Amino acid sequence: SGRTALITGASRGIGAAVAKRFAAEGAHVILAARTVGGLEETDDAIFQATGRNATLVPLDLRQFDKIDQLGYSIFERFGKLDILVSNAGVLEALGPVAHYDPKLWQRVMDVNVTANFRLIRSFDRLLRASDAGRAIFVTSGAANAPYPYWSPYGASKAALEMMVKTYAMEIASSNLRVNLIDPGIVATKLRMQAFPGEDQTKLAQPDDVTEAFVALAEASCTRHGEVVSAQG
Ligand code: NJP
Repeated sequence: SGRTALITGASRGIGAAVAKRFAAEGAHVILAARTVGGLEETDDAIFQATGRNATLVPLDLRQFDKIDQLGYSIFERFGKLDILVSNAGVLEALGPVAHYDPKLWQRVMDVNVTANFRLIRSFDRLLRASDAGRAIFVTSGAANAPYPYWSPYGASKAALEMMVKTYAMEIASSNLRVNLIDPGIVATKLRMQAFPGEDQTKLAQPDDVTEAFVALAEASCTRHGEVVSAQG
């Protein structure tokens, strides 16, 4: 509690659930995503539960200079960042590698890989300025197993994992602790895109996977560099 957390992809799905949970635990949350209506919905739920508002940052993470600007404005307002939850991710259309649309391929790489690089680059100093900085990145089982027709997604999450694990080693002697979470299968828009006919009521819901985020954000957490499964 009393800590400041930036959560990307907080307009719906897992990011919205994590934002509500962190706010309920007493954090001040900064919510980033493109959809203003979704950010406002998350903020309304937070206000109803806590009587406090979030800070809303409408932002397309593919506009990388906006990530730098967000870093500057958080520095000016708070001087540091205690927790980064880099949750935003895209799947885009499924299809065979040999015929995949290059524009969609680039979009997946921009959001799932390069935006994360830019977040690290912009927020490293701010996270280290915290007594117990935490950076949590969201990966997928698809990083370690090839699913036919999911090539950009799997390739992007594998690249993300390697980058974050490398970063974790490089900053091991600082106070900053870095992890990845594999949420498992969760009922969200992204999941619905991959499996349109699926009965989502039978799946884990976003609220069911927030515990792992809280555990990794805690000051006592010592699982630096690990990939943690949110569903056992
Ligand atoms: O997906 P969804 P999830 N700029 O689609 C935001 C991983 N994962 O909650 O911009 C800024 O409901 C988007 O906001 P908006 C997955 O890979 C999931 O399932 O308003 N933000 C929205 O808030 C991802 O890393 C499952 O459209 C951008 C959010 O990202 C994370 O979990 C399994 C953006 C996506 O919400 C959350 O995904 C797994 C941009 N350019 C891993 N593009 C699962 N659900 O089963 C997107 O293994 N966003």
